[in-house]
Amino acid sequence: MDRLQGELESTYPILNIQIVGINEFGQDPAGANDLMTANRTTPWLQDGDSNGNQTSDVWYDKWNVTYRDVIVLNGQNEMTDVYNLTSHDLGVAENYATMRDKLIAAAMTEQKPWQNHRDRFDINDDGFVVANDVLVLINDINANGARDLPPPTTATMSAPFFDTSGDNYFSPIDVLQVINFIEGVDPEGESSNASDSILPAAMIVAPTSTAQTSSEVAPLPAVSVNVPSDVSAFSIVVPPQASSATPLAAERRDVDKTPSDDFWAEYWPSR
Ligand SMILES: [Ca+2]
Ligand SMILES: [Ca+2]
Ligand SMILES: [Ca+2]
Repeated sequence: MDRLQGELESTYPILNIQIVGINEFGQDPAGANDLMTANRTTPWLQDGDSNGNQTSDVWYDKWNVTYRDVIVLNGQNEMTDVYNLTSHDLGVAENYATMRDKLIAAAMTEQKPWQNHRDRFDINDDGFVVANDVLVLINDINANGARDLPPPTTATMSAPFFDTSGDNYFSPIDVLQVINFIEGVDPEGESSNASDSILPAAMIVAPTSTAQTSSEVAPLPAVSVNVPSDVSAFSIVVPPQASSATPLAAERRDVDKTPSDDFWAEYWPSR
């Protein structure tokens, strides 16, 4: 997972994907967490039992995970996908690619990088929504056709922002929405940015063992056995958060911070 996180950050710097490991409540005998995090950079959380029902709050009360599940979360910390690393060893290239693609897909859905987050109708990002924005889209779609808009590999996004609708696909609908906006027709209800303010958080789960009670203190699990060296027993999660073009630094920090703090506070009050 360390490797995957590094690859995502270097290849898709705009997409904010965060992988976090979570150890099951009760599976933290002395030294266990130190062992699990040794030589790794993936953030690691210890789940607790704040409601006193003797089961792990995040693992079971909230997500009902299976050992070594990777839970993919959206910006509202809602589970959008699950990928189990026991049945899908990330040492197998195909599985690794699938895991990576799931995280990227979640981030794309959440962050809509090809949409202008300041104003989705302002295609050329000049501060005005006028006929020229429509023209930019028409010229491009005539020249290059409708198409999927891929995960950006650039460090920043700049105009033109083709995806008015925010579905990561450039089609006549994107053109039509700008035309409707200019003509005063509600393009389709509410506008834009409602979704890009929250950060997703991903998580993972990684227990140190499958034992359920703390008395069973099973030693760390799979750390060194059969697990691809960089994966081990975690799971993770991910995604996104606002992305947009060249958001102000301050705005971006707020976005990163708030949801993240809420998240940590909820699951790791002592942090
Ligand atoms: Ca609990
Ligand atoms: Ca414009
Ligand atoms: Ca679109």
